[in-house]
Amino acid sequence: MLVYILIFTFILGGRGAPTFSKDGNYGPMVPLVVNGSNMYYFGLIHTGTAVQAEAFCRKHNMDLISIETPEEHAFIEESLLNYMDLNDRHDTCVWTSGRRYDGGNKWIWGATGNPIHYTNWRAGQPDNQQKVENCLELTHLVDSGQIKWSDVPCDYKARYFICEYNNNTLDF
Ligand SMILES: [Ca+2]
Ligand SMILES: [Ca+2]
Repeated sequence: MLVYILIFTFILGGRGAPTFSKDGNYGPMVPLVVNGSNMYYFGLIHTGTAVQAEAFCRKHNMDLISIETPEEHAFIEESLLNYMDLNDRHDTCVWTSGRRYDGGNKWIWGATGNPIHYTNWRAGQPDNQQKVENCLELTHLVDSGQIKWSDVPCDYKARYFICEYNNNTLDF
């Protein structure tokens, strides 16, 4: 509980955003950041692979994030720039649910199974180096201050991840 309180304090920092706590056994048990009908958990203190990040989200009845619109990307970008350690120039990978489909050039959001339409790739990405870059990360570009997308190996131990929660998560 203390950990959650610390996370809550760290993430929300007096911004007045509500903590989501649903009655019963189904709601996420971690504090969420709310943006319209979308709710997110920003994993800022864990380090792990894409599978480990996904397991954390599922454990809390969420999925790794799927960024479907420019508006959603803009909100996530603004939030990350507020929350993440911008002095960390080397390890800014943030896991999403984006996955290379069947080894080719198509991408899907693993959380929904839907093809990725809106994209915000970093210049030169995705480049599938060594043919093993099957996961979609968010990268903080120090020079421009932007958050862009890159493909990286899924077993990379990333410092950050984002879980997403919405009603659809519970309705299938
Ligand atoms: Ca989404
Ligand atoms: Ca790459």
